[in-house]
Amino acid sequence: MELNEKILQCLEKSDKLDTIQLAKEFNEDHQKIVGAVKSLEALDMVTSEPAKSTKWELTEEGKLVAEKGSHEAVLYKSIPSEGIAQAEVMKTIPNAKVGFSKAMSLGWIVIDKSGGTPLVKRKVDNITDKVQLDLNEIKKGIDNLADNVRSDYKKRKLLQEIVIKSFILLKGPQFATSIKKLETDLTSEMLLTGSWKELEFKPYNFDALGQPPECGHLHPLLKVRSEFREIFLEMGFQEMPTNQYVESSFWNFDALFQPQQHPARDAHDTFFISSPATSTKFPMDYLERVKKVHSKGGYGSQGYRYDWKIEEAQKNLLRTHTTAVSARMLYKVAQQETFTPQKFFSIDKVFRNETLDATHLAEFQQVEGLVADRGLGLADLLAQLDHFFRRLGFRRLQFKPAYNPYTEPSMEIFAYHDGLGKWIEIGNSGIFRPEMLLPMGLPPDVRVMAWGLSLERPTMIKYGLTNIRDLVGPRVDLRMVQNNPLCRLNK
Ligand code: FB9
Repeated sequence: MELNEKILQCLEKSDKLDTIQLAKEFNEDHQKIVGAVKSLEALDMVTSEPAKSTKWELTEEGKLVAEKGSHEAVLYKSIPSEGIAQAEVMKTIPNAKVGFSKAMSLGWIVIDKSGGTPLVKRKVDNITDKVQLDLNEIKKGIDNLADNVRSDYKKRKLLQEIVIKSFILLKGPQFATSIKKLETDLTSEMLLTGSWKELEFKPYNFDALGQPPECGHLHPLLKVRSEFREIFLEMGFQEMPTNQYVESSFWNFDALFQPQQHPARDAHDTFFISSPATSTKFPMDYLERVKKVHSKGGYGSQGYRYDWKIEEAQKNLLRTHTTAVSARMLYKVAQQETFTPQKFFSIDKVFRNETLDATHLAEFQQVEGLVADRGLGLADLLAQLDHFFRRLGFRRLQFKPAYNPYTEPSMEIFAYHDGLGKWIEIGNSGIFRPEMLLPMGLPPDVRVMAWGLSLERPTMIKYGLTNIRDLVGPRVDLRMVQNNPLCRLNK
């Protein structure tokens, strides 16, 4: 307010003012003056017209010369009374090349060849460093330089011309030397006392942008998870309960017909839990059937023919895939009197003791879908995958035979990503093996097809992130969370 009123009082005395002049007079930053002018203009108290002026300023090198002296003066002062070899001058004195030629042309130094080795010597007893004096005047804002001198300093990159954008101030239609305090709130006290009749209210500015409401912001992973959840729900899938990170090896591996000596079951791939280290409650009749199909085979399978140990199955771990949950759900379905077709999905954390890198952490969110029905085959899986990934915006899919211990056949899924302009791996899939389903008690003609992908990969691609630590973890920039756009996977 004070600065605004000072500007108005100045304008009262002279009908036309320049903001540069005001900045000097009030010893204020020019931008601050411009801000004050704009707020007075919004009240129609002043009007302003843009103006341009130029000003000569010292370059960085010019500032150095103003401080330490010109290169020629520094060279002159560095020459000892007995003189110095020219090669030595070029080697030891800063900016000697420029300084030497200038000092020679000014008649400050001479080359004495009388002693065999040419020596650079002083030709005069003292000098006046005019360059340094001129530049310090400019520094103080005093510019009396002759044009030829100015262009010489500019050529030597000691001076530079800068353009200053300013405003010419004029009295506005509502000009006054003081600012009426415009009320911004109509209070009950004003209404009760009637004081509002003597007050002036600030006009509404209907062009003003609304204040962005302070609110929470969904993390991109949660936005993408909602999109996946919507897609599954629209396709009639039911979400599986995944709120149990600690799982037994039995449900995470054995129930899926994954042999106990499989490398994935080693500590370097799996996080085992030390307390409680084991689970002991299993459906024992089912466990016996699992033991048999691993060790002796059954249902037409020769099994793995190894000595299956319950102690191995009892080990607790952090689940390495949500397929452990799928196994629990399918076992539950198998307990029904009559089998009914099922469509399940899950989206939740899984944990792998893997080597960390820019795209892999020790945990990721797995997306998994499964369909259980009588007589399903590979064609149904292909159609299901096409339908699902089409909803993600993928129209061109390719499949590559793969291996999973619990599915046969298994396929890696690839899609052409228009945005990236290349084929990318988008997931894995397969038909659960009979050695997994039949020990559960499912009818022999029931087939279960399933597929999986991650939440992080699509999210990183969607939001243009290349390092997973910019998406999850302590390094995440919260402004990324606040500012990232809505997620529409198929756009
Ligand atoms: O998510 C993956 N890629 C992907 C998915 C979607 C996508 O969409 C974008 C909109 C643009 C982009 C990319 N992948 C699976 C493929 C690769 O990223 C792969 O390198 C990493 N995979 C993870 C496993 O890594 C240890 C992704 C994760 C994955 C892989 C397989 C399954 C689940 C997750 C599975 C399964 C499965 C198979 C059969 C039966 C049941 C489950």
